[in-house]
Amino acid sequence: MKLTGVELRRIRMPLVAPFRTSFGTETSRDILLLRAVTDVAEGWGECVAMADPLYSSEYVDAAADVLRRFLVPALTGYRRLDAAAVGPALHRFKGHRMAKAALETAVLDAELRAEGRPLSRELGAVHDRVPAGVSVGIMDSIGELLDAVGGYLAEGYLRIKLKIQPGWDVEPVRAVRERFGDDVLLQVDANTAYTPGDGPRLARLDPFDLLLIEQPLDEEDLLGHARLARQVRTPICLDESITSARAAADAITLGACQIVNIKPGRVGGYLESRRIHDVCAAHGVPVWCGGMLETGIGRAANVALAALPGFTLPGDTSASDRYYRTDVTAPFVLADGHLDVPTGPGIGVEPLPAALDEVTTSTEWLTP
Ligand code: NPQ
Ligand code: MG
Repeated sequence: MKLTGVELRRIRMPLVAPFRTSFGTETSRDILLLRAVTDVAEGWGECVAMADPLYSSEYVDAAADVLRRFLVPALTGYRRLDAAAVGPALHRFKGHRMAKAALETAVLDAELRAEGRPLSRELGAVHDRVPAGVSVGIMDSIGELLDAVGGYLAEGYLRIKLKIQPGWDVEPVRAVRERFGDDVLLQVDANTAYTPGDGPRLARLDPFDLLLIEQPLDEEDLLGHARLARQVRTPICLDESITSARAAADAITLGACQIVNIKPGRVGGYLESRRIHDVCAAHGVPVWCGGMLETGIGRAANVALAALPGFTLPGDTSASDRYYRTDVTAPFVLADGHLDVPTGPGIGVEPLPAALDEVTTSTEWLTP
């Protein structure tokens, strides 16, 4: 396969409601999409970097810059390119995993489309649908939170994740348990908002039988998480800290986590995501698929990954309408609390041209 060029397309997608986390409130999503054009097929990739470096150090302008100046030019010289060669070809450029993931995914999608093979089968999926969880933002009041959670449960979501921070943790969890009962699969995500001294405070969540506490401490603080894991009964799950299969192996060996959130963008792509899945499976560590408010492009690939056998917990793989009134692809919809795994070649979905044009803010064509 020969990479002829890559289109960078920036889109702006308004969110159906503001989404508040411990790091900020988002009202719309500024997203970079990649279209890889090859001699045999075209492929799509979605970069999950946010507009601002609040979730991780990456941000969308930096992703576009590194793709334009370094990553795409490193691939256009190959006479026989395939997705497996992308990681090694980009290895000498440090970091920028979200940008690398988007490029590798676009190349992988093109390769699989040319061969008529679905991404799910390529990765080793064993399910044709995946259970859907939903991530619920921090609200101004407990009443508002209970309305939101009640709405998602009525829609059929099979697992609720509450965003937490100091001052919005025990009370919202208690309120959700009191209103909706002990059978609801419930977990919390702190996005690094706590400090190593917060063990006793987080242990106050133990009575509520949560599935897990996600990323309470700084992304670089594996030892802190290992110490914290000995102070709380609720399993610790890492998100931001898990940037590679090596990081996952280190975290597991240290006792820093009992569960792993796999986000393909954060770890550099779907091939590294599969390696993390395999490392965790070998250690008996459950994994689930995270989300970064993807459009249907990124969502399709996430759903394929979430169908692998080690994904034993519901992911943040929500329906399109959790975030967007109109998606750029045919929308992902809940059926009995599940999303269907796409069956078409590659990621199995394509942007609808009119819907895509509607939200496009700029396009740029990169050639050798
Ligand atoms: C998490 N995602 O698991 C993230 C973080 C997150 C679904 O909770 C804009 C773009 C807003 C990306 C808010 C979920 C975001 C974002 C939160 C990612 O930690
Ligand atoms: Mg998280």
